[in-house]
Amino acid sequence: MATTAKADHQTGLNDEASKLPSAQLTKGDYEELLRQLYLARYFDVRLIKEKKRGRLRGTLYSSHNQEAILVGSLFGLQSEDWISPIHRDMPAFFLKDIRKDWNNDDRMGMTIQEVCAQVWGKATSPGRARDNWSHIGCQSKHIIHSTSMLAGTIPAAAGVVLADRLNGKNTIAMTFNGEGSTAQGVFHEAVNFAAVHKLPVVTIIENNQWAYGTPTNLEYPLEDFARRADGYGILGLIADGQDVVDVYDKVMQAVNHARSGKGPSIVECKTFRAYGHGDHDDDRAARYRPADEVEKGRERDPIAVMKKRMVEMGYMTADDAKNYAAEGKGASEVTDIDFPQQVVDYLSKGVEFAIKSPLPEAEEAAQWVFKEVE
Ligand SMILES: Cc1ncc(C[n+]2csc(CCOP(=O)(O)OP(=O)(O)O)c2C)c(N)n1
Ligand SMILES: [Mg+2]
Repeated sequence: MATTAKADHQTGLNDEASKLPSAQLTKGDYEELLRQLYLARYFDVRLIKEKKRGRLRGTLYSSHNQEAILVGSLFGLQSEDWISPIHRDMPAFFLKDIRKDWNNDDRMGMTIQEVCAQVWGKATSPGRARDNWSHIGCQSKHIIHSTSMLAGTIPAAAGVVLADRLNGKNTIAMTFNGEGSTAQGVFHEAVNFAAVHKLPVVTIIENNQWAYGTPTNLEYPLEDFARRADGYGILGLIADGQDVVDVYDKVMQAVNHARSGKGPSIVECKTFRAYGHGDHDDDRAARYRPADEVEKGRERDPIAVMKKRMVEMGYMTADDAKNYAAEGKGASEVTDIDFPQQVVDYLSKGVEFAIKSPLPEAEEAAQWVFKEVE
């Protein structure tokens, strides 16, 4: 299975736009990108550990090995831009706008307390325990509510930015979708609508090679899902989903394209799903996926790829790169010393809040289900 990016499919880019946006990133930006990769990874492994300790119920949908897609695509957004994450993107809810200030709970992203309370299904969560995973959103923070219907957020995102345009605002919307969701009818209807109206919708496709138990060759007859863009005459780009800087470069080209009125785009990020579809599927997935394919797919850990880049750029010494060795390790192999203290502290604040929070009262169960009668 291919996880390396091809740079040859960049229809619609002019010379100006093809100058790499990452050329503007500072050493501090690189350090922040790496810190955010650790944070997304720590969220994943910490939740798995919490569940194994019996402190957490519900299914976990791991973004392990796919963190560079979330971190790299969110990094260049403006606070007012819209995002619509789906099941595999749980860290996106708190990574939005985090570079502004990790400790500012009023920034345009969800707080880690809200996200953890949602995962724990507590009364303090946005969903008030009606669901425990990504079925949340926040209008004031410009996070479009995630839906269970794959690709269902793309028409919503198109509508949101159309409304903003009519109100004179120059926001963009970034939707996250697995490659499997591109076979949905609504995917095509929404991308077509966005193309016709030149709406600023950036559709990220996380091509992790599997849709539940279905491999990509049974989902789509071509190799590159970015070619879906050709049918709509829109920009289609391919990023190396293991390399946060390449994701940033490709997504920022799509963002700049959208912001300058040139319309929607598809950015395919090639990656590999490290575990089962959800943690309920881990044992089964170990049987339906060839072991050598899984081993190869996990070879290029995004944390290791970024460290290598930083050493090459002189932003980190080879010795420093040995610190915080979370890369290449599963949840049962890492401990807190494999992560920067800031990352551990940040997430612990959310986990402790969630554990201490109460469950909702039973009487609440029917609230918001039927229209209240006076
Ligand atoms: C319309 C629809 N059909 C089926 C499902 C059940 N389902 C949830 S996730 C999933 C697989 C999605 O695969 P992909 O889009 O590649 O995302 P990934 O899980 O690999 O990140 C399926 C079939 C659903 N949620 N919505
Ligand atoms: Mg997939």
